Amino acid sequence: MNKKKIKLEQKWLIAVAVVVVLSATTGISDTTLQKTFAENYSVGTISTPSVSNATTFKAVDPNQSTNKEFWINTVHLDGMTNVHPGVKCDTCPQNTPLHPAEQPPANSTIPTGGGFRITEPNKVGAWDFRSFTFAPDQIVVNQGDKVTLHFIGVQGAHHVITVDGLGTFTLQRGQIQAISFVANSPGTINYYCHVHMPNMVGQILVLPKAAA
Ligand SMILES: [Cu+2]
Repeated sequence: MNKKKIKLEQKWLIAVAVVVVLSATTGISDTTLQKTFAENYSVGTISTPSVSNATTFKAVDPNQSTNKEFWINTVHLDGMTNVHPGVKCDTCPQNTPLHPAEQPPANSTIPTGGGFRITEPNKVGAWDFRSFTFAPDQIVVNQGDKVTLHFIGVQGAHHVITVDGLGTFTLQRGQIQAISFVANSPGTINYYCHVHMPNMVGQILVLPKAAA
């Protein structure tokens, strides 16, 4: 093994070590690191980092109709906290997390409509702020696509959902209801829940076909 090659391998090993240490100390995702590593260090090209051509992109052709399926969960985000600070407990089997005390806002400006809910502090000071939403709430399709939306009742006792131009239905927790349509016209189609306005809303963006 000649001297130059040994030096090259040493550099490569150092690069690997740096990546491992970075991964352990910064919490940067493995995928990001691997991609960065692949872009900058491949054996034999250590001194000339270049943009990788490993990632290939497929162009979207709006003229080509496809079947598209989406699974839309009905969910709520909960911010739970307490008016009392967390207490450290060294003898407890499970440590209580340290957390500063938080009071609910005195004069709430939460919109009416059912989409938001604030639960005032209970007897141990716990309180909760809730926001209902669809996941996902933004969908993009191409004109001509055959689209199926599966609405899934995950959280919330029930929802009354309208997809503009397609219908209204009730969705109970544990139910899945599907709506299928062909996205004939470019533009937007809104979907929303009557029980949880104004924030439980979503939008389907239909991209126009390119001119022939
Ligand atoms: Cu709802």
